[in-house]
Order: sequence, then structure tokens, then C-alpha cells
Amino acid sequence: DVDIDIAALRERALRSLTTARDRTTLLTSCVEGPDLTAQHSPLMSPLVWDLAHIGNQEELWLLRNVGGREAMRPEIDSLYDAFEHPRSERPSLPLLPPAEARQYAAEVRGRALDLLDGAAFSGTRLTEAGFAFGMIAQHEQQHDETMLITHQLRKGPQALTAPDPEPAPPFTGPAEVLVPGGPFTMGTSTEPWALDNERPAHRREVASYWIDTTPVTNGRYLAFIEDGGYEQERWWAPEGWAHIRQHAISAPQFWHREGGQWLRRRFGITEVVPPEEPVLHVSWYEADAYARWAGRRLPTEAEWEKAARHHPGENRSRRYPWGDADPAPAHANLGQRHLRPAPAGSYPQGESPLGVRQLIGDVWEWTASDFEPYPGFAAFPYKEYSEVFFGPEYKVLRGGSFAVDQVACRGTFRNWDYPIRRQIFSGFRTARSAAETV
Ligand code: AVJ
Ligand code: FE
Repeated sequence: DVDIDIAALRERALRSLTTARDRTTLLTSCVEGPDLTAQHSPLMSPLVWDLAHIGNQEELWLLRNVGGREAMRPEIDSLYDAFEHPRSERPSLPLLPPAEARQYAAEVRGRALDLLDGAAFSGTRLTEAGFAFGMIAQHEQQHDETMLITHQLRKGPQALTAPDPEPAPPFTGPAEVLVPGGPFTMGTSTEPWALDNERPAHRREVASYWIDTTPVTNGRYLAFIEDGGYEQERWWAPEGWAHIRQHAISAPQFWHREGGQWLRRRFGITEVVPPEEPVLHVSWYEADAYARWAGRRLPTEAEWEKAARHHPGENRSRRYPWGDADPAPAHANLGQRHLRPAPAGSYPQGESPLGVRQLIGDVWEWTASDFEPYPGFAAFPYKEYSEVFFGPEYKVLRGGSFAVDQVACRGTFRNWDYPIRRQIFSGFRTARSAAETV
């Protein structure tokens, strides 16, 4: 159970909002104006849209809904409503120019912090335990990850730098871990800032399975490529096969072969693909095909969460693989501290009780599961956060990536995307049912 200490929550809200804004500021000031207003990919918004949208959502939820204030600029609301304008349309809208967008977001933030000072952390579900403040910090951090994806797609020289993760000794542990069958608690009813799709906590029965100790590496993925994985229909789901044929896909996004070597482009630099690093920028179809080639399968979402949260000795679900403590740098690669995943086998202090590593951070992990509501789901505070996306067209990703801040990453956190998408910081690990033989 999570202790609800109001002073600590208020402090956490302030810290989370400030951390998010520092990152937003960096992501929107490390390139010049034209790079802020340009659309770098039809899949992405111009960076200046994300910036004002962050401010507009904060105004809507904190100033208007929690604070009861009047709209500051009602005429801009529709420009920044993600449902009114798909990403492809956003560059042609009369958006606030960079300086005005920055000014607007800063003004909203000033008023939001005034409100935080005196806010009651109770009374309504929106104010309970500072939920609205936590939701808005998570929203900004989710857009900070989105903006980092835009930076990755942007052509041109390097604009962002960060130190590399610590080099790790080669991982010598077992390749897979047995998770004994039996029920466990999935989802949460106690995590104060958990979003609607993570709720409520409920029992899930899971049969025994084996799961990879680490995410699948570039080196392992290269074996699939070199074995002709992209040329053999039998490994692919039919829609995946059609997709890679139509788009001539034969390697992860941002990879190319040159002079007998595999290279990749990463935030404006070109480098040799590091074999020990978790594979990044693969679609669900690619992950699924690799798993089939390897004689395995993707874990279900329940299998992923049981591996990440269930403590067999204590027979309960915890917040993170390492326990209930908030993430520290020794646990996981989070928060854009590094601009790449850490080598497979890193972060021994972040491993689960059964020894599974890097479940949190590094790369989002595709699961076998469609994005569906848990039994007892109730949309909150708006049905466009999760509810409108439920169904078979989206696959669930778990665990967060190096680009996610800890406020938007926990053992119960659920992300989702189309199975063809791979501009996101996506990788995977594989599993197999214990009843089967390899
Ligand atoms: C949960 C990452 C799929 O970016 O579309 C941001 C998060 N929702 N603003 C998205 C979100 C509203 C969402 N994902
Ligand atoms: Fe948003």
C-alpha cells in the first residue's frame, strides 16, 4: 500500500512538474525556430504544437477544472485539441509562434504553481492525492517523449547530447527465467497517480511460462536478419508480411548496411549498431516475427506484469521489479538521462525477485496483447485518454523506455500503438509456455 502523505505529494507534484518543464524547455530550445515549426514526419506534430498543447492541457485541467478559472485564450483551444486536428493537419494551422507558445506555457505554469500552493488534495477524484497535478506532469512527460521521437526523425546535425550509459560486463546469467503459474494481482487501485487504464487491481490467472532475462539485443536480432528472416513469409503474421513487402522493410528503422557493416542513425549521428544493446525501433510485426523464428512468442501483457511485479515469496504485486521504492538511477535507464538503451544485463539492482532485468526503462516492450480495459474499468477524467483506443487495432507496450520519466513509468503503466509503428522507442523480449518444449 502507498502512504498518502499530503506534504510529500505536494512536493512530488512540484518536482514532477518542474522536471517535465526543464525537459520541455531543452527539447524546444536546442533547435532553431524553423525546426520548431516544421513537420519532420507526417506521424509527428511540429514541436511548437506539442509545446502549446502541453500548456493548453495544463490550463484546462489545473486552472479551469481544479481552479475554476476562466479560459485565458479560449480561441486557441481547438487548435490544440488532439482529436479535432490529426497530426498531419497541424503544420497548416495558425499555431502560436515559438515565442508566444513559450510565453503561454510559462504563464499557465506560474498560475498552476500558485494553485498548487493552496490546493486541497481531497474533495473530488480530480483533486484526491493531487491526481490532476500528477496527471499533468505525466502528460507533459509523455509529450517530452513524443518530442524526442520528433528529434530522432529530424534530418540534420546533432542537437541533443547526453552521456552514454555505464558500460556493463557481458551478461552471463541465464537467458530465460521460469515464472511459476498461479494467480497474481494485475493493475492497481492504490497508486495515487495511476491513470484510468491501469485500474482497478484485479486477480489474473497465469499458467507457468519462461521469459527472457533481458530484452532481445541487436546482436540476436541481426541473427534473424542474416538468417533471411525478412524474406521468409512463414515467420510473419499475414498483415505484417504484407506491410514489410509493401514498404520494402528489411531491418529496424534508422538502420542501413554499408561496407559490410550495419550502421544506424541516432539523434543526428551515424554509428555501428552495438550488438549488446536492446534492439530499438522495431514494429510489433517485427517483434512477433522474430519470436516465431526463435521458436518463441511475445509475452502477454499479464505475463509481462507478473514478471515485473509479482513477488513469489511475499505473494503480492509490488510497484516495480525491485520493490516499492521510486526509481533511482541504479534501478533503470529512464528520464532521457541517456539517449540510448543500456547494454542487455545492465542494472542488476533493478532486477525482479526471479532475476528478470531491464523490465523498466531502456526500451518499450511490445506484448502479445490488444489494448483492452480491465474488468471494472471506468474512464477518468476523460474518455479520450484511453477508452476511445480500446480494441484490437492497438497493441500494448510495457515498461517504458530511456525517454520516459519516472512519473510516467511504473509496473502497472500501459502504453499502446498500432502494430506497424516503430518510430517509437520500441523493443521486446520473448517468452514461451512452460508446458511446451523448445
Ligand atoms: C499513451 C503515448 C499513446 O501520445 O498518444 C498524450 C499519450 N495522450 N496526450 C499519446 C497522450 C494525450 C498517448 N500515449
Ligand atoms: Fe496530449
